Amino acid sequence: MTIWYVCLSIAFAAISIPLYKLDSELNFTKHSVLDIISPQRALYTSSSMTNYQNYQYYIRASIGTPAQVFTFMVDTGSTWAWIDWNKCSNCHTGTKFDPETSSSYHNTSQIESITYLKGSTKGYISTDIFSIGDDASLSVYGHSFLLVYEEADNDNMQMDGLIGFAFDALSGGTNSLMSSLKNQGRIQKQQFSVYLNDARSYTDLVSLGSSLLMIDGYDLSKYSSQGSFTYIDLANYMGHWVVECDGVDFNGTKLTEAQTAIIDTGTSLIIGPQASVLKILQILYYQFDCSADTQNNIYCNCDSAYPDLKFILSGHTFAIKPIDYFMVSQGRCYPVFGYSSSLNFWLLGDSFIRRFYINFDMEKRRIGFAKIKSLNDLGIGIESIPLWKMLLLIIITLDI
Ligand SMILES: *[C@@H]1O[C@H](CO)[C@@H](O)[C@H](O)[C@H]1NC(C)=O
Ligand SMILES: *[C@@H]1O[C@H](CO)[C@@H](O)[C@H](O)[C@H]1NC(C)=O
Ligand SMILES: CC(=O)N[C@H]1CO[C@H](CO)[C@@H](O)[C@@H]1O
Repeated sequence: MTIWYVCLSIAFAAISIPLYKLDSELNFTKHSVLDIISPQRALYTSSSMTNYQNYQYYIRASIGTPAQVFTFMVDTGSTWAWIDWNKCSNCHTGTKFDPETSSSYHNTSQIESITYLKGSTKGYISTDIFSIGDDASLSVYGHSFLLVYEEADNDNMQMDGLIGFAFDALSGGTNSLMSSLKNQGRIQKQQFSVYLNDARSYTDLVSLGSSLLMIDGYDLSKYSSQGSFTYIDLANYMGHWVVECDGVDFNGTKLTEAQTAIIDTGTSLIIGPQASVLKILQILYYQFDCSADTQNNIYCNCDSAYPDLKFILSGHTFAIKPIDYFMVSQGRCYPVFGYSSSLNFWLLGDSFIRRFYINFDMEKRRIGFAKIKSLNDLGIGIESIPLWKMLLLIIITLDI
C-alpha cells in the first residue's frame, strides 16, 4: 500500500518509493481536520472532515445550483480544480458531480488533462458556482474547473476532488480559485495561510484543534509563538510555490543535490533527489541506532536520539524533528521519504509543513514561515529526549 500522496502538476518519469510499510499501529482514522475560515468569521467551526492517517488533509466546498457538496484536497502544488463526473466509470471512489441537476453549470466542451507526479486526470473544462464553506458565504460565479471523465492512479485519494492553490501559470492562465475570489471582489488580498495539525491520536486532535486553511488572512497569535513570519521570496515565476534551497543539513553532512524546494500541501511526505535521500538513509544506518529488515527497509530504534533534518531555504534554516520523518510501526521507527532519480528539487509536503504556520502570499510572491505553537509550548527538545518517550510525553501532556 502506498502511504504517501503526491499532487504536483509536472510530468515525470516513474518515481521510486521506498518500501516503508504502515501497519495497524498507525492505522487510525482521525476525525475533523482541515477547516476553512475567512478572517471575519469561521466558515467551518467544526466539521466531520477526516485527516486520513495524518497524510491527507482536505476541506469541503460545493459546486452548482443547488449546491452539491464535496471534499477537496487543498493542493499548493497545482492550480486547476477538478471533480469527478457522475458518468465517470473508472474514476476513484467518492462523491461525484451531476452537471444535469445544476442550473448554473456550463460545459465549454474543451478537454484538458493534468498529469501529476503521481496520478492524472482528464476532463471537460466547465464553469459553475464554487462555494467554500457549508453556508456558501465565500463563493464565485463561473469558476473554471475540470469535470473529470477519466483518471489514473488516484485510488489512494480519500477526497472527492482537488482545488489547486498554486499560480495561474500552471493552468495556462485559467483562473485559480484564489484568482476568481480576488477578481470577483470576494477577498481583498490574494493570500492564504495553512495550519496542519499533527494528530497522532484522537486526543491530539482534540488538544491541537482542527487544521485550518484561512483565506485572505492569518492568525499568528493562535498558531505560532512567533510575532511575525519569516518571509522568503519565490525563486521564480513559473507558477509553483518554489523557493531557493541552499542545502540540507543532516548530522553535519550537507546535501546539495537540489537547488530549489516546492512547498506542497498535496504531498504527504518529503520527497527529494534520490542521491540526497539515500545519503540520509546511509547516515542513519551507519551513524545511528538503525538496521535493515529482511526487505532492506531501514528502521531505527525508537529509544535512541536522532538529528534534526535542516532545510536551508534562502539563507534561513527550517528544521524538522525525527518525529516528522519517522513513522512508527510495530515498535520500530521507519524513516519515510520518497525519492526519484529524476527529481532535482525537494518536495516539502505535509510532514514538513506541519512544523510551521505558513502564509502563502500570492501578491508579493513570497512564503512566510512561523514555528507552530503547539509543540513549542511543551518545551521539548527532541535531541535530549528519545523519540519514543517524546511521543508518550506529548500524549500524556495533552491528556491533562
Ligand atoms: C486499516 O484499518 C481498516 C479498518 O480496520 C482496514 O480495513 C485496513 O485494511 C487497514 N489498513 C492497513 C494498511 O492495515
Ligand atoms: C461536454 O461537451 C462535450 C462536447 O460537446 C460532450 O462530449 C460532453 O459529453 C459534454 N459533457 C458534459 C458533462 O455535458
Ligand atoms: C556533526 C554532527 O552533528 N555530528 C554528530 C552526528 O551524530 C553523532 C551521534 O549522535 C554525534 O556524536 C555527532 O556529533
